[in-house]
Amino acid sequence: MQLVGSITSPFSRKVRICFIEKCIPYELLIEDGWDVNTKLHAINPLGKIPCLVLPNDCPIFDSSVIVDYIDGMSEINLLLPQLSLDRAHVKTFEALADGLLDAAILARRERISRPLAEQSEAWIERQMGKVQASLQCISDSIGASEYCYLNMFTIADIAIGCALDWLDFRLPEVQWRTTHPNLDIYFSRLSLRSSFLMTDPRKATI
Ligand SMILES: N[C@@H](CCC(=O)N[C@@H](CS)C(=O)NCC(=O)O)C(=O)O
Repeated sequence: MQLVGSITSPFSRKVRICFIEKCIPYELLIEDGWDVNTKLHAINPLGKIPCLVLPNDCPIFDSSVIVDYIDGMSEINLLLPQLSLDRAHVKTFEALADGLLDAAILARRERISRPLAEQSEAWIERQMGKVQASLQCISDSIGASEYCYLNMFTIADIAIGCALDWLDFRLPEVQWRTTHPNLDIYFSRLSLRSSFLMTDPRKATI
């Protein structure tokens, strides 16, 4: 199976961590979703990574659909609960972390991709408000727990971990460790997992 993605994309990282946790082999094909010459549109009309390409060339996106599919491929280390209500709660946390990233990425793109005179401070503020509100909600929900939901490691922890680390990597001024010390402790534990270490965007080995 081929995963079209990148080392720095937090959504690609979420999928790569799932492959590692599930012990499922895959091939990473590097593609930059922001590159104007990207050939991504041939497999995903939205032009976004990650996109999983099945052996029959059928594409699967977006990241939450891919991880759901991967989890069902093997009984090893289930990342989604079987019970539908628990599953919905876990997927809601995943959606929250993904939504935080969508907002943070929009704010960053506004800064780095548009000429200064065309940048909208109101737009950036709106997006960063979503980032802060999501961080608050995640922090309140996790409290002092080791895991986000049900005292078990799930896709919610993977998605939240990828979002927190991407903020450190690309928007360090957010300083979520200072405003939410409990998330600092939570992420310090998570980041010791080999799946997180192997996919660290600063020194990824795969
Ligand atoms: N909801 C999508 C988000 C994917 C996404 O935004 N990917 C970024 C890279 S991190 C991208 O390819 N952006 C290109 C674009 O929006 O044109 C998912 O979870 O897969």
